[in-house]
Amino acid sequence: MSVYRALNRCVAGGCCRVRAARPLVHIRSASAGMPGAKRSDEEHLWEAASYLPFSRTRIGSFFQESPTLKNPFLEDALLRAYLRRHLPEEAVLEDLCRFGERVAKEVDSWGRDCELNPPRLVNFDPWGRRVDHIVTSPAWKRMKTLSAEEGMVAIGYERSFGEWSRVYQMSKLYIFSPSAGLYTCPLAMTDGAAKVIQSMGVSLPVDEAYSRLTTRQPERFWTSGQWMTERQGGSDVATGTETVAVPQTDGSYRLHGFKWFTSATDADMTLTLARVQDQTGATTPGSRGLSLFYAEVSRDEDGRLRGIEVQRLKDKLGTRQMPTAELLLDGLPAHRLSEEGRGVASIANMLTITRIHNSVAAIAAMRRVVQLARDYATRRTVFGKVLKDHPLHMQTLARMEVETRGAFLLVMDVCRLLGREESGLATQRDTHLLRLLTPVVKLYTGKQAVAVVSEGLESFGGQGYIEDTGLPALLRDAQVLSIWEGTTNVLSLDVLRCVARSSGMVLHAYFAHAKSLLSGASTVPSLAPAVKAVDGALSELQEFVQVAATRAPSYLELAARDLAYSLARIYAGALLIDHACWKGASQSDIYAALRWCEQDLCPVVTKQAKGCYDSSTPPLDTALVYDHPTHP
Ligand code: UCC
Repeated sequence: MSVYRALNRCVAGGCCRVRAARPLVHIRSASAGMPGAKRSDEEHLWEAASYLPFSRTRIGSFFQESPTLKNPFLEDALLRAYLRRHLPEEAVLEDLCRFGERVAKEVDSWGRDCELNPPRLVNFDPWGRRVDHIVTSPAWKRMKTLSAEEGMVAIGYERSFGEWSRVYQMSKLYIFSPSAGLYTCPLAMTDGAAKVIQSMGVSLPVDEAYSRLTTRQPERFWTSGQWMTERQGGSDVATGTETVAVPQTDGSYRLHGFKWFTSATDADMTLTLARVQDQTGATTPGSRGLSLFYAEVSRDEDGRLRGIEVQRLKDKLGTRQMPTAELLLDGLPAHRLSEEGRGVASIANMLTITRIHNSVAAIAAMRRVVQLARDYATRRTVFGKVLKDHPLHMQTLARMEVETRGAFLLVMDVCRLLGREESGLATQRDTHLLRLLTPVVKLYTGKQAVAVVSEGLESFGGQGYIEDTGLPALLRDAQVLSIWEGTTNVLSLDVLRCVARSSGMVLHAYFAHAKSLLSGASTVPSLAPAVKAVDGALSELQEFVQVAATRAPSYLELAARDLAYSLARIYAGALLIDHACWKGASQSDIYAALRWCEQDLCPVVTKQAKGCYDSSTPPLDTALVYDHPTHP
């Protein structure tokens, strides 16, 4: 009989007693050295088992403490300082503190439930009738109620805090996001739809929808979808949209088409694009043929979705908590919201809002992983001391913190600008800045989130890779942030487009504002290296822009991504410096600004100097990508 089987029998026979753990090597010598003792095999084995620290019922006495989520508002020094500086309203601070407590104690576990109980599609009822029912978890439904009660969308439209209302709303979403089980996705589209409806003038039939999107009453609250993506047009919406709108005699339309990615498909309504058919059935191709439509998701008396078939749910890397579906629009009743051919321009407001929400989700993911990692660093002992006392580990967490701070200030600045625009206070500079910075901040923070969250997982060692810790979901969900709402390259090209359309005015606004952010820095001498770096990078970037303006468009296209990164890094540096000069700033604020500004703030100039955008580069790039052996 093997020792292992014998031990099993022993344990199964109930002879297991608790004894002090001793190493196996001692057991062997002890049991072997008893002269003359007549003992059975079982007795010998029992003796061995009683000293084993690890057997079937004993798995050792050490259990690592898990990282603990504390009130994310109280734990966030920069958020609190930012609000103390710009929005020191007691009502706001109290609400965020209370909500932070609710997130840590209650909401976070619902978010986890959403992950563990993903939506599923029931196409048919037991008797074969088509029902296309998307079944969501109770936790997902609770998120909807909570979102209404907490005013997650409403705060932005109540405008109780004037130009700072958006900062308040987005701060709350920032606290909520990593615990929200991706409910922030429908909220982003709901906010975007409300913004579009509001900006187009609230009238029948969308006045009711607007009031439902922006209500705090859970029983009235609606969420909206944003059905833009078709099989041919994820990014190239203008060319790829095939959906047609057939005019009806009452002035409404019926939509026919196939929407390839529809997020949070359990929405109550949607905004979508389609081409209006003329009397001959013809449509206008390209962007000028697209119009914006409003449609409600409803069921007929037989329980069938009106004009929609849910083809299937997507099997995604992350965002598994929420349903993303392929939809066949088969006569969906709809109302045209925009003028004919003004679809893209009209939905652009929605894109601005959802891109800002995306950026908020990015900083929230970074902040959450930093908070958990620093908590864990006080609980985990390795090589004789807690992680917190290992300088290299602290250096890594500090770098994540610097990234998170820079990103936070970028995002909050865009929220500030949005708030100014919506409260009628925006100068022309603010408007230009908002247009330029929205894609810049979305693309930059989306990439940062993946990098910081990935680094963050490493700080939990192998546990960061283990599903039931909940940590891997953070990374999976971060990965979408650089993809949806415009990929990094599409948004880099959007930056070029807005520069061209404004005849460079968005860049003038950028340079003027970034320089003004440095103006208070002379009061803090220790910031001098950071100021020098940002000032120098601004001058270099200005020179680059002047040179690039004289080159072929292909030159700027190749530089687009690096240009966007440069705009983001320099602006974040200026914001960090500005924040560090504030009278309430801490030593950490100064340190963060210095550290941020040590990186290459202007990669577009660095790469320009290396000839990366010369006309010789694209063929070399292509040859490299398609490199294949020339010798058999
Ligand atoms: O739906 C999706 C998933 C939903 C989930 C949302 C969750 C979000 C956050 C969650 C947080 C947890 S994903 C699908 C997203 N799809 C995209 O983002 C599309 C990406 N493609 C682009 O952005 C392209 O650049 C297009 C589609 C905008 C390009 O179309 P066009 O027609 O070729 O563009 P044009 O011709 O340049 O612009 C047409 C008009 C112009 O106005 P006018 O005619 O007045 O000059 C532009 O100025 O639209 C205006 N326009 C803009 N305005 C275009 N882009 C913008 C903009 N970004 N801002 C303002």
